[in-house]
Order: sequence, then structure tokens, then C-alpha cells
Amino acid sequence: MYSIHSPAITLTIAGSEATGGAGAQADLRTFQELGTYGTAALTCIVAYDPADNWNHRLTRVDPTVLANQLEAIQANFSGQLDTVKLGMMGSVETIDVVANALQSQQWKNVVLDPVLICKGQEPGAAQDTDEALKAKLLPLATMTTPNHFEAEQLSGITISNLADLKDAARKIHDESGVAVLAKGGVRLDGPEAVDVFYDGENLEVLGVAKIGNHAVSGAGCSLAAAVTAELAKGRTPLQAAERAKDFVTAGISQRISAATPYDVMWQGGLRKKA
Ligand code: PXL
Repeated sequence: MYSIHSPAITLTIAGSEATGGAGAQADLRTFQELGTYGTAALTCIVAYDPADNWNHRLTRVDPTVLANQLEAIQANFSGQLDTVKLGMMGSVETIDVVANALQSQQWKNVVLDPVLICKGQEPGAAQDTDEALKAKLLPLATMTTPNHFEAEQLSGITISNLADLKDAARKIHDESGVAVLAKGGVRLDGPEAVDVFYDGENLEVLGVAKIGNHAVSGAGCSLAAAVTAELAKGRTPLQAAERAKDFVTAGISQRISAATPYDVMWQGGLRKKA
């Protein structure tokens, strides 16, 4: 005997980060933890180089191979899949394939984590990709989750304090029409890790006590993935942002130690202890 189960279906279009701290691996763990059925289409493969200060070795997935993955996922869950998260893209060609896939069906929620650079990468290395992301994917998104650096890039505002972060969130929303969760994280001074949510109506400051002053790998990916899972389950963007923040805070407080210069967040942080 069997029964048909219908969890919300979630999709991440993201890079693989082999150690599992970030990228599709973190997204899938988050999707599962929050009770959705996660699928993933890979855009690129990142392998840190332990012999070169953990710099990123990036291999792009052939755009046709990405298109094939998306075709399979969309056909398999046709009528059930209406929520997608966009992570690291890796190239302009990838962005074109993703824009096509987004336009090929209706979506309720398109969450863009505007990954411009990863920890350890050189800023400015991929200017074309960053511009294509802003021009082609941001207009198709319903919500975006820029970190401090990405919010500065998208808004053109230098962010030194909470007022700047609010201005940046407002500007990104006003220019794109999407709901914005702009993350101050540990980058802004003060005892709290502060994020700003703005959707054109509500401007909410989400703050929690900082857990140390070190960035933790996977927090950005997991936050956007948690927002995605909560939206897929029918929460509003603000509710999804609040729940995602709780999820990440618990995961950072139960971090996993690693040889990289940053620890890794644990997606099981909200689980009840056995
Ligand atoms: O944290 C951003 C990020 C996203 N996606 C992939 C990554 C990283 C950073 O390392 O490797 C695949």
C-alpha cells in the first residue's frame, strides 16, 4: 500500500560547491529541512583550492546541459512547481538559459539571491555576469536577498549603517518592483545582525543578537533557500523572511567547524534535540 504525498516542490538553479557549505547542496538541505521536496539544476561547479588559500576553481556547466536539467525538472513537476530560487549563475550564457526557463511557465515565487561574488573571490572579476544578472534576472524575480556588498552594487549606495541599508532596500525595490531582504549581517557595527525587508508597503528591520563577528559560509544561500521554501508553503514574503532569519540564526549558532577561514552553518539548527 502507498499514499500520494504532496509536499511543496522547490527548485534551486545554482552552483555546486563541493564541500557542501554553500550552493545547491546548502539549498537542498534547507529545502528538505523545511518540509519541501527540493530539486536542483546546476549552473557551475566550484571546488575550493586548499593549496591556494581556498580560492575558487570554477567550472561552468555547458548552457545546453543546464537547459536539459531545467527541461527535465519543469516537465516532471509541471503544474506543481511554482517556486524557484536563483543562486550563483557563473556566466552570461547561463543567465540567458535561466531567463528562458523562467519565461516558459508561470511562477508564483522567483527568489533571486544575487550572488555577485563569493567569499574568497575577487570583486569585479565577472562584471558582465553581474550586469546581465541585474538586467535580465532581477526583472523576472519576485523577491531578492542581497548581502551587504550586493545591496551596494544593486543600489549604488554605500552602506555604512542601518539608515543606508534601508535606503538601499527602498531603492532596489523602487527600481525593480521586487520584495527586498537586504542583509547587513556582521558587516554593520552594533550588537545585532540586522536585515531590512521592504516590499513597497512594509519596511521591517529584522534584528537578532550577533553570534560572534565572523561570517559563516552558507548563511546567504541558506537564507534565500529558506525564504524560497517558506514561500512555496504559502507564507507571505515578510513571514518567509522572518522564518528564514530564525532558521539561519539557529544554524549559525550550531555551526560546523571547517579548515576554510570560515565555519559552515548547520541546516539542522531548529531541530528538536533527540
Ligand atoms: O555564497 C555564495 C556561493 C553561492 N554558490 C556557490 C558558491 C558560493 C560561495 O562559495 O560556491 C556555488
